[in-house]
Amino acid sequence: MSKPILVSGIQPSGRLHIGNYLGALKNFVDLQNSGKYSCYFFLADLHSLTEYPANAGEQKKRILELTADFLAAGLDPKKSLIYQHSQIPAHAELTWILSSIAPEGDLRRMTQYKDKSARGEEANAGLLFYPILMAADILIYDAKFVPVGNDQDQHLELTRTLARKFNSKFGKTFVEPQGLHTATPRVMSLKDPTKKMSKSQPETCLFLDDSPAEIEKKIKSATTDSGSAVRYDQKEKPGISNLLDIYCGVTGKTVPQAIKESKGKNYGAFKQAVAAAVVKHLAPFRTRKRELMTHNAKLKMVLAAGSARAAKVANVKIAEVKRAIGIAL
Ligand code: AQP
Repeated sequence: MSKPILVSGIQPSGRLHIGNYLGALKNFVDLQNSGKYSCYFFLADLHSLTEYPANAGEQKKRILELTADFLAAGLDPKKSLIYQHSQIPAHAELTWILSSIAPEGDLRRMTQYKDKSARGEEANAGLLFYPILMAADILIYDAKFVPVGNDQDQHLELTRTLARKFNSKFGKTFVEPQGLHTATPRVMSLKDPTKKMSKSQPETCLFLDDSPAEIEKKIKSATTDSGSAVRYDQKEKPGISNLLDIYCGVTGKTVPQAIKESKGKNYGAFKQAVAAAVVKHLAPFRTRKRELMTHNAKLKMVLAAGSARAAKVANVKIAEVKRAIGIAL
């Protein structure tokens, strides 16, 4: 029997932080290595266009850098399809087809759209359409599972709604996907632990390729709460709880184990232990990434080969969709 298909992507919209890693990328590697799934992991470069970087050179650099992140973390093109979704026109075609069954009101209610459009500048239409493109990214491969952080739950729910709506209107065409969360589905900002750590707010982030000194400095100055006991309480102690989540995410320990270890430690000593664990966990990643970044041609080849393979699968599905709606004569 064929393995269930699993799809997820990350935007090349800046350096990856520990939230992207513990909520998504680390899990991608574990899921790939479990051997239980047929894995598709993509660079969501069309999504990242909702916030254009300074110039085309910067865009290219971000794409190559994210490819290096994928490989340095342990994704393997021999085991997973790794591709750039802009190179597969069927994603954009399906986005348009799905847009005509997507209620505009639902899109305007998406938290990410509301948050980003509230940040001042006028929101672009791409931000509004983002969840439809995400639905197309998933549905085009018949994905059963989608490993994501919990900030994407609302978008995934819309994907399921669109699949159901399409199927009931045009006949069974799409699989309704399910989300997969890690034990750390939402890493919080180091500056304000009531908000999500977010690439677009770099001052809140612990980046995967920060130097050990930067990691130590950032964790040392992370906002914590009054009191001194290391305890897990997201409401009363969001800062310490966030550091506990990060610690457990990189060590594989459980929260009770981490609390037991920290008994008698003050916040300063606990933060030192968290920083040491993060530095140790990320050291091999940093070394591999540095090495990969000296081989741009190899990174481009991985993407081109993966995109060509993914396009074959997507082209079959878009043809099926066109037949279902009656535009393939
Ligand atoms: N703070 C987080 N905790 C856990 N998971 C997270 N993810 C993002 N932030 C956290 C998950 O990382 C994957 C890739 O995210 P993305 O790059 O596609 O976009 P994003 O969610 O928009 O990431 P950012 O960092 O928050 O960027 P901006 O600032 O541009 O919005 C997804 O699976 C996401 O859930």
